[in-house]
This record gives sequence, structure tokens and C-alpha cells, in this order.
Amino acid sequence: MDYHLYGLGPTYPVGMSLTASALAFAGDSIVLENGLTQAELFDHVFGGGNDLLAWSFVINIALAGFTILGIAYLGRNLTDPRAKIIAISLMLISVVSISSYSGLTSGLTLSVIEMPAGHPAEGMTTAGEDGVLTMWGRYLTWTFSTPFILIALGMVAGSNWTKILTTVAFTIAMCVTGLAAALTTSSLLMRWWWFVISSIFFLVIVYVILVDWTAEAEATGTGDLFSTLKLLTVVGWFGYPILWALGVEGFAVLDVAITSWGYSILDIITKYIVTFVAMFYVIEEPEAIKGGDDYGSSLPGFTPADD
Ligand code: RET
Repeated sequence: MDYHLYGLGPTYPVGMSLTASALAFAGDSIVLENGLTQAELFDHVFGGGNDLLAWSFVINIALAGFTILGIAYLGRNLTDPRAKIIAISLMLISVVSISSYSGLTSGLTLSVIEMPAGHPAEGMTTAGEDGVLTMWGRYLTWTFSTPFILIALGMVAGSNWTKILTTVAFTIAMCVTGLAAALTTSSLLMRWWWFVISSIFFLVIVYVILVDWTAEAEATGTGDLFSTLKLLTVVGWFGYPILWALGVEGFAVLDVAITSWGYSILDIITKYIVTFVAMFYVIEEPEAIKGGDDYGSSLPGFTPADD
């Protein structure tokens, strides 16, 4: 005799103990309500008919790869430790990005999710399954990519670790609550409540960039570069919640492929363009960027022979 765990997932013969992974799988199915297998999701995106969506993923894998190689090439002669940290932070943005888009491309971080009662996309179906295609991997991986954008920006501005880590903590909180907004299926009100909390965390970051770091960059001597990066970042970042609200997660005015292209274009601005603008400045190693040989050293006066 077989029994079915919560009516979801595989069946287990009596006598066979439930392993931790089986339980985790069952839990995952409940949270994500994913009725399609990974292979079916992959086929839905890449099996033809969804080329627009497929390209919005693949283009970013190519761009992230190009950016990683570009930084390695441009940064090959960097000597100052502070300039190097900025370059490494910039590279890590694309390292996360190539992984993020690989997750979306493989179908690993996609799910079909049924929207709660009253949601404009309620009752929609995707590939024969009730629900809408949710690219939840995007919200998850922003948790790991946005901190590196903020570390690079804060260091360009010449800020301190207290402020940099404050923005890092708030961006993690913003992304995790954004993920919660996308995955909440119990109530429409709760989806928007998560959205509101996430937006408040977002405003903390915007405040630090516009007020603290703008003033600090002027004093550091990186004011010109910072104002370009600030414009690209603040304008670009505001695009994400707007797109979320207009896309299938929110008011469902835009379809999934257009929403996905929207995010992919915003990613091009906030990640790769920001990276190259900063990188071309940093490789000149102007005095305002330099930290000196002892920078970040735990033993001042001792220069590690790592290069
Ligand atoms: C969400 C929805 C909830 C409200 C807010 C959001 C903001 C997202 C932002 C994302 C930025 C992402 C970047 C990624 C680069 O890798 C989660 C969409 C405020 C600002 C820059």
C-alpha cells in the first residue's frame, strides 16, 4: 500500500521511512505550489513559442560572462588594494548574475504559482497548469548580487563600513521580503503588505545613497563618478518595484515575457553599465580611490606578498 504525503509529491511504500530530503521536497512543493516538473518548465520556456522569454535569460548569461572577462582584463594591472576590492566587488555582481540566469534558464528557479482570490491573474493557466509563471529565482539572487553593488558604490564614495553594511543588510531584507511578496498565495493583502515592507527597506538604501554617500563622495574627490553611478543606480533600482507592480505579480498589466525583459534591461543598466563605468575609472587608480599598501591590513606596516 502506498500513501501520499499531503496529497503532493511522490508516494512512499509503507515501511519506507521518510527521508529528510523527501520531506524537504514535499515542503518545497507546498510553498511553491509547483505542479510542473523542471523539465516541463524548461520545455515551456525553450520548447518554442516563448522565444521572447527565453532570450531575456540567455542574453544576460552572455553579458554577465562578458563582464566577468572584461573586469579580469581591465583590472589585470591594478596594484592598490582598495582599487582591487572595488574591482572584485564589481566582478562578484556578474558572478551572481550568471548563476542567477542559469537557474532561470534551467527551470530550477521558475514555478507556476496560483494567485490568491481577487488578484488580477487569478484563474490564469500556464502550460496547462493553474497559475502564472513566477521567476522567483530573480528575487532570491538579488539577495546576493545587490550587496556587491552597494559595497562597490560605498567604497567609491569613500564611505565607512557602518554605512556600507547598513545598506547591505537592508538590501538583503528588501530582496527576501520581495521574494515573500512574490510567493505569498494565501491573501492578496499579504502580498501587498510584503511589497510595502520591502519598499520601506528600499527607501533606507536610497536615503543613504542620495544623502550620505553623495556628500562623502564630494569630500573624497570621487563626486563626478559617483553622480553618474548614483543616477544609474537610483533611477534603475526604482524600475524594479514599478515593474513588479505592473507585472504579473502585481496588477498584471504586463505579461510575463515583457516583465522579464524589463528586469533584464534594468539588470543591464544597474549591473553591467554601472560595472564598466566604475571599472574604467578605477583602473586609472586616481588618488581619490587609492587606499595605500596597508589598506585593510590587520598588521599595518606588513605588506603581504600576494602579487
Ligand atoms: C521588489 C518588490 C518589492 C518592493 C521592492 C522591490 C525592489 C527591488 C529592487 C531590486 C534591485 C535589483 C537589482 C539587481 C541587480 O542584480 C523586490 C521588486 C522595493 C530595487 C539592482
